[in-house]
Amino acid sequence: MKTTLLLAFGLMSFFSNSQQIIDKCLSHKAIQYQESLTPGYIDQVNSVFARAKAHQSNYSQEKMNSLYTIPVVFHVVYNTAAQNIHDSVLINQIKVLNDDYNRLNADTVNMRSDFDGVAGSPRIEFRLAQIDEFGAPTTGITRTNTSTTSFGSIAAVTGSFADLEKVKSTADGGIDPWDQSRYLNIWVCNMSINFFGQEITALLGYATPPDGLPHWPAGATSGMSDGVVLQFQTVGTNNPNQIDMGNGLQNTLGRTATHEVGHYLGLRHIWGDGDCTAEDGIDDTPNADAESNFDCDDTKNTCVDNILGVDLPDMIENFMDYSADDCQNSFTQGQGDLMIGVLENERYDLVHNNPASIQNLDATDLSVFPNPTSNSITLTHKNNITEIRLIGMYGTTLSSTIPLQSGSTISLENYPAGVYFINYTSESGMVFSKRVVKQ
Ligand SMILES: [Ca+2]
Ligand SMILES: [Ca+2]
Ligand SMILES: [Ca+2]
Repeated sequence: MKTTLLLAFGLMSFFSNSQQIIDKCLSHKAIQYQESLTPGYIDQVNSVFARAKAHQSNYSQEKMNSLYTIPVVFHVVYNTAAQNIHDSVLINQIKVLNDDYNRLNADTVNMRSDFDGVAGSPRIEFRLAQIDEFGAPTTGITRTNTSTTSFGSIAAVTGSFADLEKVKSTADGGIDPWDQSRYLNIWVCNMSINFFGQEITALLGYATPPDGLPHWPAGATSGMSDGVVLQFQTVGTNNPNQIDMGNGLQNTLGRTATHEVGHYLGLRHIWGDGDCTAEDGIDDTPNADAESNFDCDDTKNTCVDNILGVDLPDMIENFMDYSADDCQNSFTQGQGDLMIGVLENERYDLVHNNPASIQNLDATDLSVFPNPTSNSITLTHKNNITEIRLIGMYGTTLSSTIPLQSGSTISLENYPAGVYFINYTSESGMVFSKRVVKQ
């Protein structure tokens, strides 16, 4: 198993007294892990991807005329002062995302001219949330002091995300997400592995792909929580904490976030997580052999393909490769179109019902009882609510009711224990949200 070999390689670094990235990004393994919890999940992710891809030409035109804005909340979960990274580092990371997702990053000049015909700007903007899910002003940053020294573990790098996912739960030493249908939640924490006293940086980040499941099957008792997780040293370009990757490789340009948000918006690794028979599903990205480009080697052309009549070399410049931060500088047009397709479908509320438009929330508009609940909840509310929706942990709508009389009941009987949200829409079209916990 590749993972085992990489793990062994990583642990060997113990003897060389240097840190070693065992697996730069665990997102593709996160999908496999979720499949083990919820059989059928991989099929669902594939169908979401196919749907987004089928529509991407429509969104190419749509994108020309609009800029999509995604509200971001950073959850800094720290055990040491160094892990409690400063606001200025998080704000810097937002700038990196905005540069990279609008092709404003200065290092596009480093992209080889081979890719001039395919490179493009996704035109997606990121903003720290200014209003929280309950309508109160916010910096878009939460800080949680945890007794957990690391959310990483040997189990995590061998395919179980149970330890990592604890950062997303207040009850497990992390912090619960904000409404995942309307915020991009980014947790920043330590995921290093302590191996006989030696700290090994096992991975830099992971993200959950957009999910199209209408609901979680009965019997599913746990699932991954939607969002992005970053190793704290990877955030921003002005982070005083650095990871020594060895060989002069740099990961100090904030591009772990660029890469993980790409997964969150539906992109796969550019090499398709496999050899030349496996590809990423995007027509204008050249395929590559398995996981080859940690090294920023611009001489490689590992798979034969035909894009605009040419067999392009491996695109180490692509943000969805594994190459180091200072080697990456570009998305392709096809990747941008696919992400817009996801924002128009699976992550619709993120850009169309986002908190930038929420004002004057009256928290008494709707009450939910009991909360926490073991089964059903009763909703009482004022007459001026036009729609009520039950939102799952993945940000997808589980049920929708128009109109719903005050005093009505919604059953959570068929859903697993976890955090849910009641989203309700006022007459003026504003969307509010209440958190509900099923025990
Ligand atoms: Ca491949
Ligand atoms: Ca491709
Ligand atoms: Ca090629």
